[in-house]
Amino acid sequence: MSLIENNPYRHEFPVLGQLINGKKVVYLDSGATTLKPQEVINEITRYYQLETSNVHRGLYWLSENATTKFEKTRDKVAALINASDRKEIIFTKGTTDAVNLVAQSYVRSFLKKGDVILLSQLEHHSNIVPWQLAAEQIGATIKVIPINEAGEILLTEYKNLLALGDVKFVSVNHISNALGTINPIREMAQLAHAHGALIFVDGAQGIAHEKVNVQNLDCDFYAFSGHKMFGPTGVGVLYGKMDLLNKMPPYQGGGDMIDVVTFEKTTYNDLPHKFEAGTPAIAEVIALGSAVDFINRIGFENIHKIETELLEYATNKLLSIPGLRIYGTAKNKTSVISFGFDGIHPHDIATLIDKEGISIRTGHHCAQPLMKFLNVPATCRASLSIYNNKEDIDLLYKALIKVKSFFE
Ligand code: C6P
Repeated sequence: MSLIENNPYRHEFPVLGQLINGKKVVYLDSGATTLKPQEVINEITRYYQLETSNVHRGLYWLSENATTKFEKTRDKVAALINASDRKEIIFTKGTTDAVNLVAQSYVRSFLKKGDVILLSQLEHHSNIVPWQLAAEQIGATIKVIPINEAGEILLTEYKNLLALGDVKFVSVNHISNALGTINPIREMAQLAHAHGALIFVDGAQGIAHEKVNVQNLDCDFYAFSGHKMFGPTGVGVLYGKMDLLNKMPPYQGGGDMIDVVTFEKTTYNDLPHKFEAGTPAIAEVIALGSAVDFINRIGFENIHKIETELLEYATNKLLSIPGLRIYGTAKNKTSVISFGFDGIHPHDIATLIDKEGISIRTGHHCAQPLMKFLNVPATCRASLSIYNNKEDIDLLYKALIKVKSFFE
């Protein structure tokens, strides 16, 4: 039976159960943020309604309960990505925060003038600017791994850049938010290590689409955001290999990250707390645990089945519209479709189809260097997830036909 004709998970997402301006909600912007299943929403409500208290600080039932649930999420995340130790899981505000942490802590401390940081042409601004800031501070240089027309990283060029020497750090996304390309992380990590460089993986788009096994990938760092994996905003994760995290200095100072404080000298808490200064996003971390439970219940086999069906159906349907062009045709690609029409601005498309109840993202997708490579100011992006169905794609198709005839 086709999972996209009769989607078994849709009913778990309350946003989809309503009409907006009398129209069915067609949510095709999961790359920006995924919808939240009822169990994640319930967990947030439960914390604020019945279980509010701070963590790691109280010797009373409410605080101990919150601390237990908070720390349980760390175990769940460690298991989800197969970290070798729960202390390798650092809670951050999101992917962006995690990149900044490693840029300001690792790169600033262990790279020096003349060292090279490699990024790819596919990167999101969050995986460019923090490295640029750190590189400027220490006099390091950023170099760019080129891609081909399909939106795939050119491994030969990557090898050539590594062979030049001086490369100490590589940072690439697992999956491109703008094109959907799935990058060959394991191979890239092996190559980086063979040349004495570390590899950071921006997993913002990877975590909800692929089964991540950090030991198998052998990446040194892997970062992601809760809100792109059916969880809340305001929380994310930095995974780092224990020996690296141990030798890194703290990124921010404050409560919880210290051991002993005097005006003369402060010593720091052990991992993971060394990197978690101040009161964390407690409800969000706890609810992230529910999001992990949700993903485990569905399973990546089912996630792949639905997303593969959706991608194939949507690609064929959109390509049947005369004049529509798809950007990003990598062989290994997830359920993200960037597209456009010559002569019609993507913003006009999004505004018009919003009137039909359809939510897509348009713009540069926080990937201006990639847009420059594609030679477009912006694209339309439909990013599909496990709650989408065939009808969503049919409605997108109909709305795009209407837009086209409007401009003819
Ligand atoms: N991309 C999109 O619509 P934060 O904002 O920290 O949760 O995630 C930043 C980020 C980093 N890397 C990649 C590959 C991303 O896709 C994102 C977020 C959203 O594509 C919002 S710009």
